[in-house]
Amino acid sequence: MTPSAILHIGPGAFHRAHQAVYADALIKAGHPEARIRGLCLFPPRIAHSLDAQKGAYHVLLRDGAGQELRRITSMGEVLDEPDQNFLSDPALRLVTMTLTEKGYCHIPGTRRLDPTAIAADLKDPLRPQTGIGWLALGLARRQEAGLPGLTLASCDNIPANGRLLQAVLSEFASQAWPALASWMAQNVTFPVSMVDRIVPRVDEEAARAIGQLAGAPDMLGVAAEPFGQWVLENDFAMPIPPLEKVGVQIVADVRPYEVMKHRILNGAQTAIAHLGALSGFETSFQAASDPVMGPWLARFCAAQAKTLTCPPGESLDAYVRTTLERLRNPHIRHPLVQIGTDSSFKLGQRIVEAAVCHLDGPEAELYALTIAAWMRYNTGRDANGAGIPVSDPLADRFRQINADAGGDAGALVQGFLDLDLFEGQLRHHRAFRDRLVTLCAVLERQSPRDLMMAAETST
Ligand code: CS2
Repeated sequence: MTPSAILHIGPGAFHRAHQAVYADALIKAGHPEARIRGLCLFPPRIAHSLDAQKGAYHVLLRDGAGQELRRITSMGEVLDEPDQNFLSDPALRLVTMTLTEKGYCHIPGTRRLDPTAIAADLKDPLRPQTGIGWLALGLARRQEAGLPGLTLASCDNIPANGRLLQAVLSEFASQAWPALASWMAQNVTFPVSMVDRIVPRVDEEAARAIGQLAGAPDMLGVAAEPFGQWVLENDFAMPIPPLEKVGVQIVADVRPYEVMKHRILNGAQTAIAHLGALSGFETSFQAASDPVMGPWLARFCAAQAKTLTCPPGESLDAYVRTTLERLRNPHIRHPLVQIGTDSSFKLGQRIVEAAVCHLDGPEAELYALTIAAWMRYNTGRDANGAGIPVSDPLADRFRQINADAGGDAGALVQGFLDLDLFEGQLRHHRAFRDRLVTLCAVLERQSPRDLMMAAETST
């Protein structure tokens, strides 16, 4: 069997419905080297399931127009435990990874290591507990084996993900593996990538639909939307399998694509995550197809688009239209609480950066409502007093802000605005702050949807 040129760390549902699908198409187009070796550093471990299914699983791509079940066999094997030499395979050319935002062990908003998150690996670099520690150990062994360098491509939904990976890994190596740091600088590249496909966690209905279509239960099956995009920076330590043959866009500068996705698609998702949950909706489909929230969302996306530079080959109008269609896909039941998870990591790049461009304009109200809803959501209660499951690294801080405010909307808004993520212009804009205070007070009694409806009828 042709050895794998790709290793992926974190072969969860997103990877299985995204990078593994591109690799599968490439293998079927005559490039067997695009085979992926998966590596699970943390639970859930999937090697057993993949073996039981003889290396195959299914991806069900569906929208209002139809569905397609694809049998994916690109993940030849999965390791549940790496050994120290997991990067020392001479056939290996590309390491991709989905570690999640927390997996980079950095101080949010910076590219510096969080000393607490990385402490155990610094103490004992031979027994790493984080992805960063494992990558450094694997690279150190590769260097010792006299093998050539590698391309490490982060596929997490984080701005300039490759720059972050490079920064934290170099910082860690300079402390834990001093000889590695300079070798890495010469031999390892860290292309930035933008990856896109909405992949909600697999619910019972999706699992049943996949099992029925496949003719047997599939423990690794994933349901997703048909839309997919992968834009990868042209910065490789050595040639990688020709992913451009299956639609991957290899470009000199990923940033405009990434900002477009973060602001329009992800911005819309994050806006309706909080506005929708406070209005009693459970999924992004329900919120985006609602006759009140839907048109509001279209205006919001158009405002986000105004803050962007259009990437080569794209049309912002078309991107907005497609985004709204994607969010109205009736077969994608993306729970709003899933999108709302870790929102303190997401709000900056998705909403706040664009809000700053609109502070004095007619669209300021859209942003004030979005941010006020985010604040209200993170108090953990909606206007009916129902609890909201806030899942965020800053959850304790949110609780404290709410307790300290003691029901005073002004103090609540100030408490949230003091968070690092609001550093900059927005925090100091008097009129915008006042608008947030008014809206936070109103949202204590009224849902955002009611407010939108009232605004509609008064104009
Ligand atoms: C979502 C993303 O949960 C979330 O934060 O906004 O996972 C989103 O579905 C993907 O970025 C789409 O590519």
